[in-house]
Amino acid sequence: MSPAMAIVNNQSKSKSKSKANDGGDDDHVIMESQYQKGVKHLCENGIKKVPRKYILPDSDRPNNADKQQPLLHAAAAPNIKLPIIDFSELQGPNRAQVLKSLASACEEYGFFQVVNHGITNDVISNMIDVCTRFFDLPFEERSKYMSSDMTAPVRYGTSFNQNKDSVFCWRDFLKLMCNPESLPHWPSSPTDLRRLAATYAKETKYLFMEIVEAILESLGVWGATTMNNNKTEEDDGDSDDDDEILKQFEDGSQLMVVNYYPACPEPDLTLGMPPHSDYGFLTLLLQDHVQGLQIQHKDKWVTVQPIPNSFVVNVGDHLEIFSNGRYKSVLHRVLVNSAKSRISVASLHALPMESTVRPSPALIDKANPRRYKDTDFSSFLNYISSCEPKRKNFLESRKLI
Ligand SMILES: O=C(O)CCC(=O)C(=O)O
Repeated sequence: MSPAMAIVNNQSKSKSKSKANDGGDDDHVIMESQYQKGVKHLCENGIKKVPRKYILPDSDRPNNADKQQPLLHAAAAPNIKLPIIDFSELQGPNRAQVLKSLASACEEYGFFQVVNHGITNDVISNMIDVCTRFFDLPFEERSKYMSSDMTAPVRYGTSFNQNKDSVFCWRDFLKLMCNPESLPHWPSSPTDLRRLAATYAKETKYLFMEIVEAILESLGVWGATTMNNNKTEEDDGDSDDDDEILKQFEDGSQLMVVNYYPACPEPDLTLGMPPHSDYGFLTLLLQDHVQGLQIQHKDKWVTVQPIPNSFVVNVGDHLEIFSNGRYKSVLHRVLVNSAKSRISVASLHALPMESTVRPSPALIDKANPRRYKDTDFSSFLNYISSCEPKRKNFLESRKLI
């Protein structure tokens, strides 16, 4: 079925359903088809309350304090300064020291913030600006890119997985695959989007490559690792292997997800993004000046304080697997607020789609037995298209112990 068909069918199915659910409350009588058009569209049509479609059960709301996992009230959640990695120091005589900080950030937080990374403020502000202008376009223009095909080169949509989520989250998105064949499919409006987003993609990929090299070195697997099916545990690492690994990352996939979170009339009832971990190896996140990202740290939700022009980098599921659990792919979520909309750009980097990810043999021994099954991109896609992703279920499904 084409994506358009899927939406048309939802519309006719859910007219009577939403009336029944909403009990005649005018604020809530909004048809399913309207939700499918996204939160921005909903807000543009004027709403004063959060429709039921977005209202989380008490236990999942931002301010819930779960008894088993006592997470702080969101409003009282302390801000956190993530460990800061000064990228320019990585290139100099203090590299060994910075690698140690990098390792402990990945072990303790699964997150760090990169400053002095060499991507100019212009490239960054141009990206935020052009993405803002994209979301400012009339709905008819944005909706040209709506698709439920997870492999589409460009995809505009809403919520986390709008075909599966029973409760929607308060975000719209534009997803851009970053391989050269995809670029001609990116939105043609605003007219400078392709140029500015392509520059941004190229620069973040370069930064990613530098960070990956540092991460492999910090794990002590540089020169001693194997990554894919063709290698065996007996292979000795050498510089050819290192080149091969870097080549795989160079050829790997990059997906840019532009998240738009409109201001929300009742932010305590919903979330911009539910708790999730990222599937890939590393994510480089750019956020505007509005805070909203929270990470789970020591069983508490803590808010990440944005640092202008920095990147928030987080360990993805593939890196947790590759590091045999030493580096942590940590749950994070996004709060919305009643005063301001927020934009973020997540650049998700992974190995090529056909690669197998497994724990590095160099990190397995008697004291540290293999903790994860092999995995690949298609098992992840099958997983998310067949269920409502809650928390970090996919990674859980790969665990051996
Ligand atoms: O908007 C943010 O701060 C986080 C976005 C995110 O978690 C994601 O795109 O996976």
